[in-house]
Amino acid sequence: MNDIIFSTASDIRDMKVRGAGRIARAGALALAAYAEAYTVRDLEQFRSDIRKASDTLLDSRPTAVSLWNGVHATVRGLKDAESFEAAREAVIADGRRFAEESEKAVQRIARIGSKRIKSGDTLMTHCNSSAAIGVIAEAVRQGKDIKVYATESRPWRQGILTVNDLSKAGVDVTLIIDSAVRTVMSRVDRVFVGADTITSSGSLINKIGTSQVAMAARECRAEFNVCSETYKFSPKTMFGDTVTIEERNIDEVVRPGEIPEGVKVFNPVFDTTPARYIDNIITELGIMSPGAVYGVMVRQLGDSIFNLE
Ligand code: RUB
Repeated sequence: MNDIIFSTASDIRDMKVRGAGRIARAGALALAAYAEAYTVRDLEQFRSDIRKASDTLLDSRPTAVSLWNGVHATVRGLKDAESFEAAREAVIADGRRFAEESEKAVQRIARIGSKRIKSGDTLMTHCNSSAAIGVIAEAVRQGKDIKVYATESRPWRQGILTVNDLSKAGVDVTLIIDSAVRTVMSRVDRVFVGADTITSSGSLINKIGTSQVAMAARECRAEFNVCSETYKFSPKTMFGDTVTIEERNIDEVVRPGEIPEGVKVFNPVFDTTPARYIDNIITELGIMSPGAVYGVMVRQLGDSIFNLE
């Protein structure tokens, strides 16, 4: 299989490419590049190789439905294509289109979400979400005077990326350790986080610790906003599928020999925030409540809803 598929899958697995939007775009563009370089002019062979390439990409990280939706949007023309050329063109065009639309969705979310922010607001964000950072950076670009607290997000410390991104955008940003969330929340007006997956009942799956941030926000009457492109909505959850929460190696949490043998380490990477803690989901289609997610999924699926069960 073309190197591009293996190297993209391993970059996603090793978190060289991370964040739900970025991994979806990387998967879609890798398939497009693979199709472009494909030389065996045989439709059945092409279909089968693209399926294998898709599976390799999908195996790289299990939680973010964005990757699944990006890969499926890229290969959707394969089934009906009548020639190798048509199938290849469809994969190339659909992969590129997905990546382009995904970038546009992030920009639109930034414009829509920034309207929720008022001058004088104090905000909090968790982990490193390009959608959430886009909203905050856009508000500052519009001249709003805001302060932001960014969590460190152990163990990968994506908060370091976030404070770099926000600082470059001219944002007054303060880094806090994850366990400072409750203390700091009493100063916060609004929280903006990203999404890896949103279920049909409007629950959010995002970086571990997000649910604690949401609970602290509710307790302190801070508004909890999720910034999510609609391709992070998981249609499979409509039919009972649950979201696999990735667990990563314990070496990410403790160094070898640091704790006694026999002590277990549990390292879940994402958690679920129930819909009742979410005030707004900010998407490229507008701001909606968690209760509106099911309707959007039904509309986007159209007749293909019957193929999903
Ligand atoms: C990243 C994370 C982000 C979402 C949304 O986790 O949880 O909040 O993926 O990001 P990881 P974006 O670092 O483990 O991938 O808005 O950029 O899609």
